Amino acid sequence: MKKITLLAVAATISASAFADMNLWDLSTGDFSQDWTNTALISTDDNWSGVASVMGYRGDELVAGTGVDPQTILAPAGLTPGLVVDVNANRTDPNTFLTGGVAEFELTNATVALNGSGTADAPSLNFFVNASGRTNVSIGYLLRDLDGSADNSVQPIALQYRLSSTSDFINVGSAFVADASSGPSLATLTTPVFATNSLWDNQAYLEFRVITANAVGNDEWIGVDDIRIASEAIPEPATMVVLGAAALAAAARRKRK
Ligand SMILES: [Ca+2]
Ligand SMILES: [Ca+2]
Ligand SMILES: [Ca+2]
Ligand SMILES: [Ca+2]
Repeated sequence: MKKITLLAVAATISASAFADMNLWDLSTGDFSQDWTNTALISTDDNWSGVASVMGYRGDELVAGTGVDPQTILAPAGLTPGLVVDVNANRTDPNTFLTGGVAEFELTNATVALNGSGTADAPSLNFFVNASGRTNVSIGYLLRDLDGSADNSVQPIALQYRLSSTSDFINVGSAFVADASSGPSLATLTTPVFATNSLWDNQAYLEFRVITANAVGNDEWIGVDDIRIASEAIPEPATMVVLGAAALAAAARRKRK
């Protein structure tokens, strides 16, 4: 028993060395990431330099090709489970054939997703704390980086969840059915924006931008210029909440 516990602790420690899943506190300001600082990701599969972002390869989240990523809601495939992924310091989206998540140090640097037989449904995940916040929104720019002859239908979905253990919930309005164009074109950009009152005041809010292994060779799609914005819940609303709490406390005192 003890051995298992120690192994679990060891696994947690080794995972955290390559991860930063700390919740970005939106009360301190918007979360933003445009990947301009190419030093944040310098080693394969190591996200420790990037605050509140993780990349996952999505092994076995789905079988086969051409599946709509909106229908993929599990956090990870059963085997091998969550696989942390980033191919660091790449410069070659036309010829880099390893599926998953990659950092491309282009003139306008970005992190990108590309499905494959191994990377069944790769994703970028963002972790925020929206306590005391309202009008929470997420925006990003999808960029076709792939100027090769490949011409996939490359769908990109946005999902969220309100606990670290539940399945994801798809945001249908943010779905992009094909974020790529081609062949031999790396020009298409698609802005995505979503807001939802269900994100208000959530202490745990995780977003996932996910694709799925397309039919034929997938194209690299950059997920760039990410911004998660919010506003403070207005004072009067806060006062109402505090007032209600005070009244409840007074009522409890009276009953005693
Ligand atoms: Ca960029
Ligand atoms: Ca880098
Ligand atoms: Ca293309
Ligand atoms: Ca494919």
